Amino acid sequence: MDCKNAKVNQFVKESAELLQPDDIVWIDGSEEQIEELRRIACSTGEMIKLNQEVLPNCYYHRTAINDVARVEDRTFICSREQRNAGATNNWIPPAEAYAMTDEIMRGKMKGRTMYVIPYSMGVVGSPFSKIGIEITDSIYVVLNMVIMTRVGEKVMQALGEDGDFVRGQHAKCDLDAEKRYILQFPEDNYIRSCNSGYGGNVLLGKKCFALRIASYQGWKEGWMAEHMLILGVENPQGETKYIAAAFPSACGKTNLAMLIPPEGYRAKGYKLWTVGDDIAWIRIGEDGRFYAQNPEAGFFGVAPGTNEKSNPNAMACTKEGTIFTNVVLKKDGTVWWEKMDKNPPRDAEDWTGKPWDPDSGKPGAHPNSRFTAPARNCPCISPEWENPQGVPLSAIIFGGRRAKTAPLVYQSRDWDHGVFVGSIMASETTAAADGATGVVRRDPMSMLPFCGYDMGDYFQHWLDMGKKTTADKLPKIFNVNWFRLDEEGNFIWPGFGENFRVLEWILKRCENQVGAQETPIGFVPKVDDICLDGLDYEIKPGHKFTKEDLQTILTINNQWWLEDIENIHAFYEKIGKTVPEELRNELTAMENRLKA
Ligand code: SAT
Ligand code: MN
Repeated sequence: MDCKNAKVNQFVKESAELLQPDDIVWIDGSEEQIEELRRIACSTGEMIKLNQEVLPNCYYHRTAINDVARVEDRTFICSREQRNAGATNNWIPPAEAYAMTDEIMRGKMKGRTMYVIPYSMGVVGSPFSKIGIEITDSIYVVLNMVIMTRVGEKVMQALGEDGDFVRGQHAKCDLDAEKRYILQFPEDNYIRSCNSGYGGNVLLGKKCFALRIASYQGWKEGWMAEHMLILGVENPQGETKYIAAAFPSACGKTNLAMLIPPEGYRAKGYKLWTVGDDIAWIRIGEDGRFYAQNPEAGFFGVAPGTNEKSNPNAMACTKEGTIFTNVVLKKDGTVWWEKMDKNPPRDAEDWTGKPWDPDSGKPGAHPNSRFTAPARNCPCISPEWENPQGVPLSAIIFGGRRAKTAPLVYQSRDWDHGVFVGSIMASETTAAADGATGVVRRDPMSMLPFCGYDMGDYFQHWLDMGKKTTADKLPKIFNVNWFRLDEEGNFIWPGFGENFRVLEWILKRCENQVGAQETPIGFVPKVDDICLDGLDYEIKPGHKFTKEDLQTILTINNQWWLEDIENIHAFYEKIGKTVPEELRNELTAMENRLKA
């Protein structure tokens, strides 16, 4: 590929000087080139070609055993001032960070090929879009980027001779966990990643660019980069309303983004459309409304738990052109993971490549195993998903995985209170990041691991965005919790497609079509306003879900909330002085309402 952009050429040159590859290959995005890369990856064992009759164009990959999730403790925001990384991000001064990784990465592509991937986050040419160049020595990364972003020639054309872009350098090095670093330099538009081959650490367009760098850009430029799915709900009259929703990793964003409404709703003509499942870039349109675009072009979804019941649309996505990572590899060249069905294969290899005995008690697929599937495969992909203007948002939902305290759904009192609700989000940790799972941690707007600047400044940016338009144009803000447990640890709410019942209430609230009950934390549905028609769910054998159970998960327990408030105070203290006054006042006001 002939590159006329001097800044790109300079970046490629300086990368090659550091990494010293044998060869440099520019990714032009052509099918021939991609096919050739697949062939090479299969010849070296980096990828395995799956059964092409059952899974056309699908491939299999295993990461190193010590390299299966994002590494938050090795992820750094290298802003010039520590104050700008904030108290919740790890920080190294940029000069030190460059020098340290220069040492680690120098010469690490000797004997290897360096790939140069020009990619666009967002539809090429859309006002939302931003361009990146990723350097990598991993064909797995190239092939994933081809699915997850728009790559190649057309991107170089859009960049032109002088366009700017985010620089990303990835080198697998020795996959040494002690020398693994994921570094973001927000002021330099620069990303460095070394010693990893796992998705979120190495597909630099995703968390590193589209969230960490882009959140910083959005702060400076007056827009927002959020860890949110985007969906559309079409009513029987054919009108579609859009919702963006933030949940921490592995809390069901993909399932909610693709849910199938319960049968009664489908019969009436309701439909759900997927715009995105992980990231939303949000700008204020000329009409003053908030418009969201999905900057990605594929889904990097968690495999275990995905099945024909929980998410048939995601299953359909993975039937073609998909890369599977760390799942079970079956003898017949197809794949399996926990809860795909009730027939775990005998004779298969687990995610580590060893023969797997389903009775061993050990999972065959890694809990954070993934599929990388093109968005266009999705049966319910929205006709608007590539609209260069984005889609207008009626509502924003925050949510987490909470066994108690947070009710099924509540609405904030207004925008500022909604920002407060987002700022106090909490969730039990999952396998998507290294470390213990099931521990409650505060994860504001599900951005704790992904915000590229100070969290207090980020909250202020949310408040400021609300001031840029009139209250009637702002999306209404809600909080949901699908994960309430009974005393025996059973899920009280059925979740999955049944969550549509809650979306219906949310959209009715946006249209002023339904009342609510005011509580100390916000507006909660009256128990009769969540439609339970046709719902048939057993919380446990012999206990069918009833209106009383709904009442349980809609009731605010002041004592639980007051305990939570202690934790929120501590979290605000940790963020420090930059927490906006408005949010501290919201916290005090909530505390007073709870004590009243
Ligand atoms: O591993 S990723 O960061 O790409 C996915 C996630 O954790 O949300
Ligand atoms: Mn995510």
